[in-house]
Amino acid sequence: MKRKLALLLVAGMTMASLAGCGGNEAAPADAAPAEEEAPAEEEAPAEEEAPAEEEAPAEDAATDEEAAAPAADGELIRVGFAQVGHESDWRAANTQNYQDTFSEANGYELSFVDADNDNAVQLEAVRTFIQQEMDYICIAPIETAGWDTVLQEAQDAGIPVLIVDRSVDADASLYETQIGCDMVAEGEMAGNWLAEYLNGEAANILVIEGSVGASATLGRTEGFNNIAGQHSEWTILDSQSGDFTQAGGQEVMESFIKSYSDFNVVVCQNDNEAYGAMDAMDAAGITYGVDGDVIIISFDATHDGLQYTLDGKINCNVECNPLQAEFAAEVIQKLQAGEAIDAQTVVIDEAFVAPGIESQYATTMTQEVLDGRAY
Ligand code: GYE
Repeated sequence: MKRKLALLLVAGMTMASLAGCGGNEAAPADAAPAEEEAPAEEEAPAEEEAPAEEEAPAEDAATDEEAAAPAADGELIRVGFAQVGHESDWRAANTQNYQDTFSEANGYELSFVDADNDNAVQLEAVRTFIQQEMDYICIAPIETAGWDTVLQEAQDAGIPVLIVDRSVDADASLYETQIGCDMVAEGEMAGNWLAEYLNGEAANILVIEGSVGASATLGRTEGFNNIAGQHSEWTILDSQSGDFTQAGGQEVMESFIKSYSDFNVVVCQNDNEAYGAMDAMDAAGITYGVDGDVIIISFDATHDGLQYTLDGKINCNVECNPLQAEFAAEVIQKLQAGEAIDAQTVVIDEAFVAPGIESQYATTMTQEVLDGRAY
């Protein structure tokens, strides 16, 4: 994965950083001056407490292109990662990427917890990491809500926290940085593509949402609704959670098929849900894709999802790149070196459409694009 950073550090203020993946263009995002907002509490700012025992190197001696390196004293950097679960192909790729990046060979000791989509388990994992005095904690939050107390506990213990993949609605002064895709932009990309494709034609839309309360769900829903709100010829008939799983997508689609006889668009908020929805439509004799009656929009653009897009079964697939661990490693390396970090890293996505569809919002799928997709 090629990394491009468009980072602006102006007079001590940290702007949002923009990381383009897969050769996409970086685009502006809202500045998130988290560090500037940190209230003056008894605790020193977390960066000061990063377990860098040696002097930070002179600023111009360090480059952010360096590979992850062991702590300056030669000890492994201990990182606890509280992962969402194993609900999707996207998640499996994300987990593998963290395990590869935070390896002993790269100077890390990774403690990995799969929270199995259970908030209580995830909170408990973070508290255990605090007790274990991890050097850093990465959290991929299942839900946006409910993080203030445990983040405060980590801060009180002097352990820097990185919020990864999804976001939280806690005070930004309670964590170091947030790294992930712009979910609202993804939803808007899907909506803009649909508007272009339908070109004024009416749409009866069914939405299979992701897990309830997840920023990926909230953002994609908000973004799509932003565009749907501009189209009086569109009706969103129903919107239900399929929990980002194939089984969930199938179950929701089966119930939609029982309740609605007239729909022409199904929006699935990840690829696994789309596979389940396709199974349900196959069983009901409903055709979909470029040659069918129902337009399918999906998110993630994993390898298999893009295979279905290339095959014309999924019309449009909006990417969310799961290979994000190197951004977390870079933040940790900077904190180790006592350097300023970015309050936010936005992983830029693009959309893909089935062959035969031309779009200003999306790349038309080819075998070559598919062959280049490692996850
Ligand atoms: O889209 C889905 C996964 O948070 C972006 O979570 C992630 C989402 C991803 O289960 O497949």
